[in-house]
Amino acid sequence: MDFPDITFKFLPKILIGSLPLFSTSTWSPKPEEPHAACLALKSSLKLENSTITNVSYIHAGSTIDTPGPCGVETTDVQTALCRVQFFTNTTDTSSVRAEAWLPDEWYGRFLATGNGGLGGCIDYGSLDYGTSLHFATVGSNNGHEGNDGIVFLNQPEVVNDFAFRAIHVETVIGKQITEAYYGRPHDKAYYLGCSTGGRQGTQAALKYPNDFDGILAGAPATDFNHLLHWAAMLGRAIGAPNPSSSPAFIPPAMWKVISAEILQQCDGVDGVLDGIISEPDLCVFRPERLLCTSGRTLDSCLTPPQVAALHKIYSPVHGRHGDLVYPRFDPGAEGDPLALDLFSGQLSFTFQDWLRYAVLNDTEFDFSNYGFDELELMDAINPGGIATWNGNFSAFRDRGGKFLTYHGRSDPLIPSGNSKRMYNLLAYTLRAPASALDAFYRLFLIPGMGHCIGGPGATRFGQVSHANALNASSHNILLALVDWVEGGVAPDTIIGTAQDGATRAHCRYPQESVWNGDEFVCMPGLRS
Ligand SMILES: *[C@@H]1O[C@H](CO)[C@@H](O)[C@H](O)[C@H]1NC(C)=O
Ligand SMILES: *[C@@H]1O[C@H](CO)[C@@H](O)[C@H](O)[C@H]1NC(C)=O
Ligand SMILES: *[C@@H]1O[C@H](CO)[C@@H](O)[C@H](O)[C@H]1NC(C)=O
Ligand SMILES: *[C@@H]1O[C@H](CO)[C@@H](O)[C@H](O)[C@H]1NC(C)=O
Ligand SMILES: *[C@@H]1O[C@H](CO)[C@@H](O)[C@H](O)[C@H]1NC(C)=O
Ligand SMILES: *[C@@H]1O[C@H](CO)[C@@H](O)[C@H](O)[C@H]1NC(C)=O
Ligand SMILES: [Ca+2]
Repeated sequence: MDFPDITFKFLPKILIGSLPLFSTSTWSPKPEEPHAACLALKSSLKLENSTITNVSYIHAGSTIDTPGPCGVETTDVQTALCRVQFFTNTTDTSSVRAEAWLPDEWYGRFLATGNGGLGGCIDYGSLDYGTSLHFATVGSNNGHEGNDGIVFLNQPEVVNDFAFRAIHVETVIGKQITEAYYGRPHDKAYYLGCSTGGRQGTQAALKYPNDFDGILAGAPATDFNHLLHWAAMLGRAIGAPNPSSSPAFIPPAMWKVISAEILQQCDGVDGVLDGIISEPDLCVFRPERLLCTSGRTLDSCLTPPQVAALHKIYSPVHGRHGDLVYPRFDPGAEGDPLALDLFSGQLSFTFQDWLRYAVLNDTEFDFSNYGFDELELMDAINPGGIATWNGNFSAFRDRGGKFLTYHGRSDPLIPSGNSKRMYNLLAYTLRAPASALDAFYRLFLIPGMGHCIGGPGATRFGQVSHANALNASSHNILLALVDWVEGGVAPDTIIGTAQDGATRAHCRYPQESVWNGDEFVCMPGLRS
């Protein structure tokens, strides 16, 4: 693949590590100075509603202690930096715990990072990743500790932090710390997150359009209440929460057989038998082909109730009046190891906690009674405005913001169809055709990728900390965002790298990934 020269014009900012673009004029430490400048912050920083709990200087290549309720006891740090740990009160009854990591070699950029799941874990991997690329990087616990939803019970301000405020506050305070340390404000501000982090990035564009110049929002958990209902309905299809009394229950071992059958039926639809279903929306899976007939044993075939369950799982989920609640589970996603949690026979843990503690305030709720009434209550209460389902990005667009989003086509936790739906919602709300959305909002669909990372596809493109590829905007979506914001060069494709080193250019929706007999190329979409 050829890349236009113009792309490279903006690379030196990133690549020439020995020539940080901005430090010379404002803050040019001699080798021993960062250490002293860092520790001095402890007494010199005065921040609104905030307490600095610790400041420490971290040498490149150190392993630091990062204990907490999330099981990440230590974190490896690639770059020399100043670590500032702080608390900020968001109201009388809520606060965020956050950290700002300030690299010695700073290129003038600020980066806020998001969370996953129910979100009370500082994402230390992202702090390391951002600083390795010379961003002043901040991350928070999203307003509570750990991934358990009980913290939301009768705590609407804690819910508000989770739903929209924690990222804003880490950003406001993080920018102040950055300015205090380097002696001048940042030039451009960015956001990076996936899953819940993708939802947080979307929420930031909608609610705080001035916080970021560029947002990278992966596999966004948008239309959040509906997403949780969808997960519950998948469990329900195979008998959760009482799988032992359900003839529809599909034992975990059987999913291997189902996955192989789906590949059998749909792998070739894209023209190549490579174990990847490039466009799952073209896969019309016929589970009947697995029906038990004489001569087949029960561990390799399905009963009629199990086949009926698969029809439900691979169909969109609808509400009481037939309205779409959420797009369907992507065929192919059942092959991802995370799918086994979804099909364990229990209802999604995230769903249970959210409904019990944030919506119903009922710690004893009996989930075998769950139904449309509770779905409609979730919609009506929509705690903290968690839904994050609004196509009006006009404020973010009009201030010049750029939004990049991506979604794995075999993501078992959030169907990729929801990202297409979000794109279409923007197009509809803004009355903008793809050519107009292209100017500020681009969605890349990633064949053969699970949730945020993983899977047989070309799944490494710099989207999360452990997905590093080449340090070039052609191969790294965070650097592509920087080029877009600072150089006006929008990414046409993103080149992903697979486990075995093979690469594939990922296409932006509504373009399609088409096999031309030689390689996959991106073509204008026919169906969008
Ligand atoms: C934050 O709130 C706690 C508890 O309400 C209070 O003790 C503390 O002084 C507050 N800190 C700041 C910096 O406002
Ligand atoms: C502050 O950080 C230093 C260096 O990591 C550590 O030795 C010290 O125990 C920390 N202090 C507190 C109060 O956490
Ligand atoms: C500080 O707290 C007050 C009162 O809770 C709030 O109005 C203000 O926005 C807070 N400032 C920041 C930076 O969060
Ligand atoms: C990318 O850059 C970072 C820091 O700038 C470095 O740690 C990392 O090794 C580089 N990766 C590659 C593949 O060159
Ligand atoms: C549960 O409490 C929240 C406030 O924490 C409130 O908004 C919500 O309406 C309550 N739910 C019900 C079903 O009453
Ligand atoms: C979108 O939001 C802007 C304010 O940011 C408002 O002026 C406009 O009316 C909204 N458009 C729609 C279609 O809701
Ligand atoms: Ca294929």
